[in-house]
Amino acid sequence: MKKVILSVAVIAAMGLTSCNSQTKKEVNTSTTEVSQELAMANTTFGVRGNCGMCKKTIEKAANSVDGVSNASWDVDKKKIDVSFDDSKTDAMTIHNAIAASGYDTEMVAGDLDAYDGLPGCCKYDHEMAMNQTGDKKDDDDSNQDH
Ligand SMILES: [Cu+2]
Repeated sequence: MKKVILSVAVIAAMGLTSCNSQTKKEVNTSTTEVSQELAMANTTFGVRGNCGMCKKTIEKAANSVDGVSNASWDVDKKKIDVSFDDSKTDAMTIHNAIAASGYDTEMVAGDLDAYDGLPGCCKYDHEMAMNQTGDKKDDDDSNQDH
């Protein structure tokens, strides 16, 4: 008789715990998006370069422009993403700053004296394609008509 009572109690306890485990608290992850981007603009454009040192030079040049808040150059895609305050600067100023550091952009050819001063590994090919997909493919035939 005691065993029966005990097992009922156990079953009841199990029922309770399983009920409890089902009441998960819904975590409300409301992202607080700061509306800081009112005056912010983004631009993305091609910049030639080879390596991590190029990345540093290119990003430093872009960040040196007053109003630029973030610059990120992609070594595989040969392009840069820049966030800037468009009340302080514009895309052309950023192109010029990068070109002055020796690097070609889509719009402005790199300064040749600055290019000569770059480390050997950074002397990129002036024929290099910009705005690449970043896919590790040797030949890209996706643009060809068939
Ligand atoms: Cu380099």
